[in-house]
Amino acid sequence: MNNSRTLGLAVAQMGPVNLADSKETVVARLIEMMRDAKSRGAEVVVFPELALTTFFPRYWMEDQQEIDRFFEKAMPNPQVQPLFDEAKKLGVGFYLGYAELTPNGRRFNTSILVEKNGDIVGKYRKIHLPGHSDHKTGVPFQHLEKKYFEVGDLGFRVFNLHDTQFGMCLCNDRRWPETYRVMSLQSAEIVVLGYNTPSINIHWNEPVHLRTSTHLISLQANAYQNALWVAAAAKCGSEDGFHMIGSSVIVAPTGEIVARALTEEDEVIAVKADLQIGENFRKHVFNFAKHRRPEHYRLIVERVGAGEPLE
Ligand code: CDV
Repeated sequence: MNNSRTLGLAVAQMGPVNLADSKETVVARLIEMMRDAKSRGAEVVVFPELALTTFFPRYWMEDQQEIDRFFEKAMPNPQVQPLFDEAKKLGVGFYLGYAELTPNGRRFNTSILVEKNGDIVGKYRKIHLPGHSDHKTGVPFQHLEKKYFEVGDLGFRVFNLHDTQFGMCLCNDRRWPETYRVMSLQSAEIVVLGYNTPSINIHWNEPVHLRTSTHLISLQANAYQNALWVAAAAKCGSEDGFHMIGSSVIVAPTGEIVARALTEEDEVIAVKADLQIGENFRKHVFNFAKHRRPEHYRLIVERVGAGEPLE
């Protein structure tokens, strides 16, 4: 008997989106990559965080109208509908990150998971918001996610898409082990995410190469420790002179990178993901039900920051 279960999984990395680029041109780029992904066997395509706009948290803005143009008041909406239509036509599901403005005026850094028939089957609102909310001086750019977004209120949930259990997160979430563990405890098989990671760290003089190596190590370690596939899509290159890392990847539950983008432009990478690969880890070394000892993990939910040693 053939027990193999596979899923055509693609990551559609985006090159820069500049301030002057219209949403229509951005959506046309996404559609082009969706077609490319489909031609390479993809059933699900992962797009980046805040895929429809430039990474606007780098800019200090006070004028509400100026801020609002980066937010989507409905999803889909007339500008994004062509992407939903194309997904339906091609029979491809997708993950998309965008800035969400709710009907009651709340703002989130959001991602959705969309079925091949165009229905939204899952929504995630970013929980780990990096950066600051004040206007910093003496830095080359801002990182104002704490000003423009609220902390997500939907938790880390898992959704069924194409008979596969999908977890979602966004950018900085990928660096936190709790993100993946909460989803693997719900039997997630794939975690999908988008990111915008500036090459320069405005908080300390971090060597540039570490921006890529800490990105990769976070994905690889957490894929292995949770026996998951991880698919991560960058928005990268130089957006109006502000450079962000590329290195979009698909990581197997072994922790190995099985596909990696080579450019800092629009680029699709695709694999046939064997969903059984994680099974040996789930049965043996990471058999959660057998080996986890939550009675000794209490501090993880009791403490936020590090404190005194236990008595
Ligand atoms: N968009 C992000 O969340 N970026 C962060 C940066 C600020 C470090 C990241 O973790 O990549």
